[in-house]
Amino acid sequence: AEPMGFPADYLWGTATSAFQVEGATTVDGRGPSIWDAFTAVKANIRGGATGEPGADQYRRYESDADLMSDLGVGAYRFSISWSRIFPTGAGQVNRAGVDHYRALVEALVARGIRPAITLFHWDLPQALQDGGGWQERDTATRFAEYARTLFDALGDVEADWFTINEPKTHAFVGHWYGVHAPGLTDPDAAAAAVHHQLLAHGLAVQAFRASGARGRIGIALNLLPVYATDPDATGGADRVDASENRLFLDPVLLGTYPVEAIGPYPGSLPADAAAFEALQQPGDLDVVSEPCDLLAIQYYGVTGVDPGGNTVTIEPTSAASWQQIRAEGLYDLLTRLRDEYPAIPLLITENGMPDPLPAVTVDDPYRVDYLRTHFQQAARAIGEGVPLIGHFVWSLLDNFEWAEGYAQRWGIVAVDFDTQERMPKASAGFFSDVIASNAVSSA
Ligand code: GCO
Repeated sequence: AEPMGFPADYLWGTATSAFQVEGATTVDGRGPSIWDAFTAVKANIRGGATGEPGADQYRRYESDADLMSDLGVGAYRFSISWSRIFPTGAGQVNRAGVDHYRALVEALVARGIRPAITLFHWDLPQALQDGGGWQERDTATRFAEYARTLFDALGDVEADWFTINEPKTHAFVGHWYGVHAPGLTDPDAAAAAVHHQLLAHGLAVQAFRASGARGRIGIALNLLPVYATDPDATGGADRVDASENRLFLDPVLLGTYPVEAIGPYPGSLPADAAAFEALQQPGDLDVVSEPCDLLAIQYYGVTGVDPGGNTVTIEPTSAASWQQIRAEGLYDLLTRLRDEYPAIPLLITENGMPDPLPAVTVDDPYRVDYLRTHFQQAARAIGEGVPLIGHFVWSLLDNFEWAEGYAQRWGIVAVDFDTQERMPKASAGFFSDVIASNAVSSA
């Protein structure tokens, strides 16, 4: 059968985040983040793992850029550690931190790799958490200052910028389930973290426009197609969809919050709806819905919802118990965005799966299969008019997988964490071939 081709300027990339790969957590004036504090409590993380050594990318960024250049990737999505730039969240800029990211960006540009820069990938400066973190509106103001500092420092380079990475995961898993930093178990704190992160996003988009920085900006949302298990389950499925997807899509793209997302119903975020509304000041939703250049989508899989409004398993899971793999879900998501929201270029900024076992392996046929089927569904959606402009694989490297520590390996390149040796897996070779031909086989 004919291969399925992609548009000529399609952006193929790989992704990481600062706390997951950098290591060097006390180097060059970096201040502590909430993930340093959270990982200091050994019981919080599998194996008592911490951000050290990560994949030592703070020191190895030149050779990692060479590796990406060998793979042929067109873009690298990394995140900036806020506490390297503002060690206490405010006050004086730490020049050494800015210089590091300047050097990384230049290493990429020198190799023809487009920087794709995430400003917040969950590692809030601990000093801001001590002042209430995302439960406080002031954190959104601090974020806008931090963003402005980076637009001034790096805005002469053509790049893609992402304000907040997965505000849902940070709000729900970090403030409601207590499984990520800051480790809270309070639905009202989660609701406040939703609004304040979205406000921070909008303020940063405004700062980006005012700065005249080059390139494009958007927010990175992890979206989860929801399927009712039978006709009686559609009400519950709609509520799960409201809290998982529309709570983030609607304010950013439509300037409204879906009322079904929050309240004492199965499938909803069980916070106080009146308190959530009281956080919102006049004009906030205009800020949150400040027009973006693109919408970044992170897609891992799907969920089912039963008539009781409970999420249930309808597909095989990977080693990550939350990941139910269904490639067609990506097509369903992309066409839904096309049909239900105003037109905006879409960019897949994360997509991938972990190895089944924690041991180093370079033999990953399951990941080749995962990537092939997801690229096929992306091509299918493009063929039906979805404005998809690129696809990033999570992750370039095995790295620190949050509460799972180093026991879940998501890289297309394996890392031996004792020696920091990099070993491309079969999926890296497969991805390289897809990039070189700008096409994927149809079978
Ligand atoms: C994100 C993701 C990553 C994870 C990946 C695998 O928010 O960008 O959570 O940081 O490592 O999704 O779980």
